Amino acid sequence: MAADASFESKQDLRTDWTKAEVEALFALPFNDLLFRAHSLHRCYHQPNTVQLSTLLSIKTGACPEDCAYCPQSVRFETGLKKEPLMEVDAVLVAAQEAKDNGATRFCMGAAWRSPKDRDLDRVEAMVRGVKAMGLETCLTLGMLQPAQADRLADAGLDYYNHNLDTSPEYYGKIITTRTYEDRLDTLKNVRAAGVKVCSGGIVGMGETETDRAGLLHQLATLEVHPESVPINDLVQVGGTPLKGVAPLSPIEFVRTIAVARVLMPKSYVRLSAGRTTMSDETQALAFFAGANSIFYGEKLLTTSNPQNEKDRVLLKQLGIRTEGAAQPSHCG
Ligand code: SAM
Ligand code: DTB
Ligand code: SF4
Repeated sequence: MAADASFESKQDLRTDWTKAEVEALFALPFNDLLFRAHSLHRCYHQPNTVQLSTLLSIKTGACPEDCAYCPQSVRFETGLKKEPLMEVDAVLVAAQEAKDNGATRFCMGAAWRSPKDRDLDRVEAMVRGVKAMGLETCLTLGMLQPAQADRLADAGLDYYNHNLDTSPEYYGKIITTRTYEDRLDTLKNVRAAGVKVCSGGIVGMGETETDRAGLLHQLATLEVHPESVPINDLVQVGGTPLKGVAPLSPIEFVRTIAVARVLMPKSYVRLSAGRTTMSDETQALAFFAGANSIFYGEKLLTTSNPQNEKDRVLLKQLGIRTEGAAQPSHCG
C-alpha cells in the first residue's frame, strides 16, 4: 500500500473498463505500456517490495474436473500420486517452515470440484492454526456455496483463491465440467462473506491476445477488483491435453502483467506459476511492469518452483525487499 494515499486518483480505480479499452492497452508500444504501468505501480505500491506467498497442496490429485492444464485431474495420466486431505498438524509444520523462510501468506490448495461440508471442519482448523502463527491465510478449494464461505470467514480466512483462468470465449476449450458463471458465483459468495478475493488466470494455453484481454476485462469489471490477481504462465505437464502447446513469448507475458497493473492499480499482481522456466530478465521486467507478489518455496502445488536460494539471489540483485519493511513513497 502506498505510504501517501493522497496521490490516489478515483479515475485510476475504474470498474467500467470496456473490452476495447483493454485491447487498446495490449496494443500500446511496449515502452509506453510499461511506463504507464510502472508509474501507476509507484503511486499505489512500494516499487521495490514484493509479497511472498507459500503454497501447500493439502489434498492432491484424483480431481473429477477436466481442466486441460491441470496435472491433478483424474482424467489425465500424469503419474501424480494422489493424497487424501492432510492432517492439521502436518499442515502447521509446513506453515511454520514457510514463515521461517519469510513468507507472509500461506495458501492451501485442494484438488476438489468443491469442498464437502464434512471436510471443512479440518480445513477450518488449518486456517485457525496458520492464522495463530501470524501468517495470512489463503485457501483454494474449488467452488464455494455462500454458507461454506461464511464458515471459512468465521474461521479467520483472509483470502480465497478462485481463478477465472481465461476469457469467457476461450473457457470452453479448457474446462467443460463447470461454467464461467459458476466461477463468478463463487467469487460473489467469497466477497459477500467478507473474505478477500484472489482471482486471476493462466496464460500460454494457446489463447489469443484478445482472450488475455478478455480475462483481464472480466477481472477488472467485477464490482470490486480482486485484492490479489495471480497471473500464471502455464506449467506444461506431460499427460495433460495442453502439453506441447506453443509457449507464450516473454514479452507478451510481461504485457499481460502490465495491463493487469493498469486496470487494477491497487491490487497485488502475482507473478505466479511458470517461474522455473522464466529468465531472470523476464521476471525483472514483470516486477517493473507491476508484479509485486510471488509464490515462494520450492513447490507450487504439485510442480516445482524456483529454489529459495535462487529467488533470494534474484531479489537481492534487483534490490527488491520482501514485504514488511517500512519504505518511502516513490509516487509522482
Ligand atoms: N481445485 C481448485 C480449483 O480449481 O478451483 C483449487 C486448486 S487449482 C490447482 C488452482 C489453480 O491453479 C487453477 O485455477 C489454475 O489457475 C492453477 N493451475 C493449475 N494447474 C496449472 C498449471 N499447470 N499451470 C499454471 N497454473 C495452473
Ligand atoms: C494460482 O493462481 N496459482 C497457484 C495457486 N493459485 C493455487 C497454483 C499453481 C499450480 C501450478 C501447477 C501445480 O503445481 O500443480
Ligand atoms: Fe481439479 Fe482444480 Fe485441477 Fe481443475 S484446476 S482439475 S478443479 S484441481
